[in-house]
Amino acid sequence: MFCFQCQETAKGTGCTIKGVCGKTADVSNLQDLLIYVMKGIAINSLQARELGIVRQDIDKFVMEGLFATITNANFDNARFVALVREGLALRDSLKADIVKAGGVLPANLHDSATWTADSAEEFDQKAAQVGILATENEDVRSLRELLIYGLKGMAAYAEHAFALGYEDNSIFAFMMKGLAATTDDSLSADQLVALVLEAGKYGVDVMALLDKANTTTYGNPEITKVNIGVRNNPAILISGHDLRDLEDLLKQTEGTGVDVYTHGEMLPAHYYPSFKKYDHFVGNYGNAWWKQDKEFESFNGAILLTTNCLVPPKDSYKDRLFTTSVVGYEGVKHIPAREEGKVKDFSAVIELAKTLPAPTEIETGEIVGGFAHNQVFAVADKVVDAVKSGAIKRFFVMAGCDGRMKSRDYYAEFAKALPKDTIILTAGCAKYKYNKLELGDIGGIPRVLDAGQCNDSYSLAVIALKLKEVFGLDDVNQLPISYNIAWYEQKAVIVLLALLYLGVKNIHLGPTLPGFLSPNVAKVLVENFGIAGITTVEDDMKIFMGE
Ligand code: FS2
Ligand code: SF4
Repeated sequence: MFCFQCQETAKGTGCTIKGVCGKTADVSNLQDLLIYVMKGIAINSLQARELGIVRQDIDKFVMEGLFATITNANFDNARFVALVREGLALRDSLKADIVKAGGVLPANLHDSATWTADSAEEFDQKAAQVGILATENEDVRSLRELLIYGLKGMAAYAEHAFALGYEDNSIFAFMMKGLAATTDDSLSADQLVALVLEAGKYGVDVMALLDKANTTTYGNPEITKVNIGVRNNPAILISGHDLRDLEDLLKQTEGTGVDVYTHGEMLPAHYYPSFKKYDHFVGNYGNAWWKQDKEFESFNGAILLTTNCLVPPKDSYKDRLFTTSVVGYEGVKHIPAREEGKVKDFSAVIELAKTLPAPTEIETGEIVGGFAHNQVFAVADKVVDAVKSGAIKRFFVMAGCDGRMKSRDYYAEFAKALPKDTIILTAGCAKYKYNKLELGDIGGIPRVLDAGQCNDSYSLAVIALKLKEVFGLDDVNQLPISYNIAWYEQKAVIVLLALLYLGVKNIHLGPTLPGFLSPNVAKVLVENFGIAGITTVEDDMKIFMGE
């Protein structure tokens, strides 16, 4: 195996024996093979699209396939074998459609578009030949993988929107274009860089689409105090990012005596008006994804993982854990997809929850969030006045991911060290490093404004663009906003590319720069966009505050 897609990759260069995330070598290889098969599908899909053939089953397969290979989504060998098989069958049926429509399949099709096999043994053999290291030139490899990781993040957001009935053909078409491009040896490094930046454009589009899907379906997030204590009822803990799954679960648990709590990235669900009507939607339990090994244990009840971020479960709670959608783990019960026009059936989760004890309290109190674009615009006058009067000197976008590395303590320390006249704009699970710190407020505006999940970084960009307009500036970089972003997995990659596309410069990225950036590719990002890493809180603070 060779995998370097996340921030925790071994030695900062690549996991080669087993993933730091717990992914086994065989699963890692099968994920590489699935990506390879999807590249072949993408090549055929581009030709099919030219002939006017757009197959939703194919687009959906690629979207879900990319999502399934995201860090901490799916660890299940059998699931990937099945996906590879399904992918090969879909690819060949698409080829048949092309021929039926009068198209001629090129004689020199890339191997990914022609290779076929059926047995798991053959899959293993092929997988060993088509991984990341099959691209020898390290810069080309770096750019191809950067593009693929952007596409994975894009696919995840597209899937969340799709679950709510929102889709955009141009986003699917770009996924195909991007995947196919990674098989094209004739592309120059400059052309690959251009594709990576184009991915940023579609990153903005997909986050806007998801924002529309979420806010149209569930209302605009509003300032909300979220309880972090517990009640004395049996309960279900829902984690991941899928709001539709949460909705289905809340409906089915109503009146059953079973409470529902959020974990990790599901916390922002509490900010949506639609979910406030459920009395049994009690609060948020615990912290970011990486603390689940302890927090799932003390929760005592049933646990549902709707998307990434799953950590290989401990035996102490494995039999109380359920996965659904793209998530999977061998030996963990899986809730099948919802049938057309129906709610997803969570009865197995609910029935188990009823038999289990109430959660053990690990903290009490409340946290405040819900500062997505609409809510911030509602208090825009107050914010603008505070900036004009000097009460707010600078905003710090500290969005992105949390993770288990000790070096991430930097972010809590940085938040504590920030001058009292600064505001943190956050989104994603990075917030758990400072959303319980009691950082106070500035004239009633909390010093930590949480927009929501990682995709709600889009909201932060919308807020920045609005401020640019209000202050009559021509460049978003003239605003008193600094970017100190933490990343972990591939959703953060598409968020980063989206910010670059929007023209944001001088983003600091940590706790370490991606292992998949070759020195030359890193240089391009540094020279063109001012991307930088982090150092110490003290030194970085001086840079940010212009001292
Ligand atoms: Fe947390 Fe980072 Fe949300 Fe993941 S914000 S680790 O990308 O999907 O979460
Ligand atoms: Fe390693 Fe991250 Fe890949 Fe897991 S996802 S194998 S930790 S690089």
